[in-house]
Amino acid sequence: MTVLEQPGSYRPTPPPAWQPRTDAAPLLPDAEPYRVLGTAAADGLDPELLRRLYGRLVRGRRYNTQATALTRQGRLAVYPSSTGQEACEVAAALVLQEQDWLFPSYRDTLAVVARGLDPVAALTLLRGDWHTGYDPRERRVAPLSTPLATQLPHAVGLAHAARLAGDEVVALAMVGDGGTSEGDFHEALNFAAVWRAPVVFFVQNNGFAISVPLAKQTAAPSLAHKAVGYGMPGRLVDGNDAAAVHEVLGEAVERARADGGPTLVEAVTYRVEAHTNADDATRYRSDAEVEAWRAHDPIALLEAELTRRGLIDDEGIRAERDAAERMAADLRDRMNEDAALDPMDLFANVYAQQTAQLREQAAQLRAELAAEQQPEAAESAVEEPAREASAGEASGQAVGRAAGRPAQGPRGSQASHGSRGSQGSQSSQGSYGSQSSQGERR
Ligand SMILES: Cc1ncc(C[n+]2csc(CCOP(=O)(O)OP(=O)(O)O)c2C)c(N)n1
Ligand SMILES: [Mg+2]
Repeated sequence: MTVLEQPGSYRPTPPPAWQPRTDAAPLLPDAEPYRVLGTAAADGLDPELLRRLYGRLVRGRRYNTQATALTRQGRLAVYPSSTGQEACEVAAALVLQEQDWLFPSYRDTLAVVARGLDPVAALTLLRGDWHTGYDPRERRVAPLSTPLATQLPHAVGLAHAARLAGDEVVALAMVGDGGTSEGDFHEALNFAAVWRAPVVFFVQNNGFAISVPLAKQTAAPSLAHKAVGYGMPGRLVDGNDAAAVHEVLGEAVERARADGGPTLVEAVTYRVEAHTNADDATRYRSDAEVEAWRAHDPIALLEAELTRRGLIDDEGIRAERDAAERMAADLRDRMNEDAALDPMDLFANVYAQQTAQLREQAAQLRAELAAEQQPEAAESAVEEPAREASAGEASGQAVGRAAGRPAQGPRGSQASHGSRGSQGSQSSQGSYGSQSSQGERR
């Protein structure tokens, strides 16, 4: 007889019956991506919304072709085109209200422009120019994020903080299929669900992470299914159906706003062009696959619906295309103007208080710039920091004075040191994971 079997001795309480923490069924995505265009439900769609979406899609595509052309002219270091994904880009911007925040990735320039940012400012980063290129607070658009998925925890933090402060803000964070394999994706979704943060995670599944197809990226039934593991609903939508994406994202945004917590939306779409202008997509996928997706084109789908309902005619289509041409001409003209850049801006807005290393680097750069402009001033510039450094002063400021420059180059100051040298271009391309032909680098 053991101690536990003796009468009156300790008996462990049996554990309570196991219960799931939440009911999984309502969180599961549908078996098929949700579609509206071409179905009976399309008759109920608001004509104004359809026209608005259409105009944005047409301009968006033209923006993509123009930006890609600018890479060939050396005006942009790199451009990740979203051709084929315009419905996702435009809908993401249009579902948000003014007080909301958009957290884009590097491929989401169109969403940034559709949110109201200057089309040229939206390309600043890709030009190898001034940091973000726009004030994120102006339109509540976070910087276009190159490090995959890092924008997601930022979106959760912002949304959670806004909720604590009682502000009615929703954050919509965009990420690619490849980005869902990042730790940041996991951390963001987990925190968002636990905190019920007002966030919408919008995954554009365009089939590839550069050359890696989705099948090598995940074994999940769909990316939307990942939501269930975190305790939030997953929705699956046809990413080329602008009306469907707008509806599904709109519902997720309103759910978040009504304190219903986060949603993960997966849009099934396709990156019709190469990863960037520096990638050769023919090396990892067939023309037939690309053509099959071109036949499911977001602009053609919406145009067919508008035409069927008599909401647009040939003249209306031409007017939208003309408007897109004017936008492209303006973009081209403005991008062909040399930007006023000061290399010293590299050191501005990095730390509130410069580190000693950055001060040293700033001093070196300032001396090099001075040497380019006035060889004599440069000589004294190199000598002076050595003296002042031994006196314990910031050497960068000493060089700045010697070279007749302010210690921190003001934004937009007229320095003639171009930003589009081959080094700038190559480092930008490298950070976008370019892996193939160097042919188009210039
Ligand atoms: C943290 C991090 N790792 C790697 C890269 C290199 N990289 C740039 S784009 C890319 C593929 C991303 O694919 P996906 O998330 O599907 O977005 P898409 O380019 O298809 O829009 C990779 C691996 C990066 N930018 N950041
Ligand atoms: Mg992708």
